Amino acid sequence: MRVDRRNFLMTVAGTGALALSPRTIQAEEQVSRATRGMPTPRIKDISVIECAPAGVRLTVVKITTDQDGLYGYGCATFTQRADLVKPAVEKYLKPFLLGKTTDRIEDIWQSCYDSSYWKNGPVLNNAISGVDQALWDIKGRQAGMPVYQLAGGKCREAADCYAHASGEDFEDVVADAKKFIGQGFRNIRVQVGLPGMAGYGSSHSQTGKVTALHDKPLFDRELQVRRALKLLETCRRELGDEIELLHDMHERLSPNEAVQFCKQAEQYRMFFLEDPLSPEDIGYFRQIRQNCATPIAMGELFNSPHEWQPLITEQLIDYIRVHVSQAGGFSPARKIAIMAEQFGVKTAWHGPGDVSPVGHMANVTLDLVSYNFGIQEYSPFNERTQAIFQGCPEMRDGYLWVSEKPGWGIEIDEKEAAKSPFKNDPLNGGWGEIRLRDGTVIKQ
Ligand code: GCO
Ligand code: MG
Repeated sequence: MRVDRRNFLMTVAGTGALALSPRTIQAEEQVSRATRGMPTPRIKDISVIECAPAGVRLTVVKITTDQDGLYGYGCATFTQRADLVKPAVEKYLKPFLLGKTTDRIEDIWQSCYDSSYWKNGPVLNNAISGVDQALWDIKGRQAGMPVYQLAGGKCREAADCYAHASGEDFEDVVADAKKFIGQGFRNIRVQVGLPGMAGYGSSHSQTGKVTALHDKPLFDRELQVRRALKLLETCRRELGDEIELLHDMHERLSPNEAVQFCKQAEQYRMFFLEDPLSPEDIGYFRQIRQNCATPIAMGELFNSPHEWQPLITEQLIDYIRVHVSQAGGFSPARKIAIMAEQFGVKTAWHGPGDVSPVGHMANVTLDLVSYNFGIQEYSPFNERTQAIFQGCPEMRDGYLWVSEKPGWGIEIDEKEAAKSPFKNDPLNGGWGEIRLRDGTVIKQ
């Protein structure tokens, strides 16, 4: 049947929203009935749920369909600019999507991606992720299956995770690591404070007076290099050879310092070294590869295929650790995993506290369905979070378990969510600044 595209859209009187013409609806429903014997759900409403049960701003998109009790949730968390994601969903994606069928996830993803013309930014990608993951949730609920089944089923029982050990000094980090090892973790990320400075991954160290030409949070790159190497040496000695060590450099060094650091760290036989370079400096990964075999993880700041494609296809990293909602959701992340598998690169999806439990379930789903799974970063869910997000992934002996319920297996109690609103803070959840001794601002 030839359908005139101009007849596809009409304006819904009074709302300004676009919907599909009756002719199109009829045609789609004929196909749908023939293939599945049931009517195709349509998007009736899209709303945004915001909460901060652990003090960190979380954003989730809810898609409601025209079928009773059929809805889905998707993570759209971009905590540093959280207030911008909600209008991106409500003012742009919602009018674009109302009335569309829920069963064409790839088609919806591609058309949302293209509808802004300019793309690959963190706000818009998170908005699309919320929609994308909510549609996977809906499809799973329709099928009566968890999403991992829709993606082909499990390659493994559960996802091996790493925990975050930190402290102001070396012995505090070792003690924290031993606590996690006692809980069954075999992989530990270690971060130590810099005396008197704002190091990454440990509390702001109050010890030691440091002189600087300003009174802002302070960082010293050379000191960090020496301290991190000493930390790795201490942890390897104190924790033994059986424990896997990870460390996040949080892109704070200059490129050549990073190359030197990776080379010197090789002797500590790490599981991986994370973000030695910032996305702006990815050209330097070639120099790291030419100089050492320290395994490298990169990608939590990536938003665009132009960033992950060269690192994967040139085999310049060992682990791709994209923040799934920043890349646009479950659909693009699955493609990244599959592409990475072809090049021998493993996955290590970003799993910090600023991913909602729905996003963590999407992470663990990817972990289980991807043959090239490497490791999963784990952040615990506090009681408030579990009261809002009922059915969070479970942690047992260092492994994260996926839900066996349909979709993502999570129900959100919106009344509970309303009791944990975003807190007032002068920067509205945004980050402040970190400066070198002379006052130069650096990446966080
Ligand atoms: C990690 C990350 C996080 C980020 C945070 C930013 O590896 O877990 O670096 O700690 O800093 O997610 O909001
Ligand atoms: Mg990181």
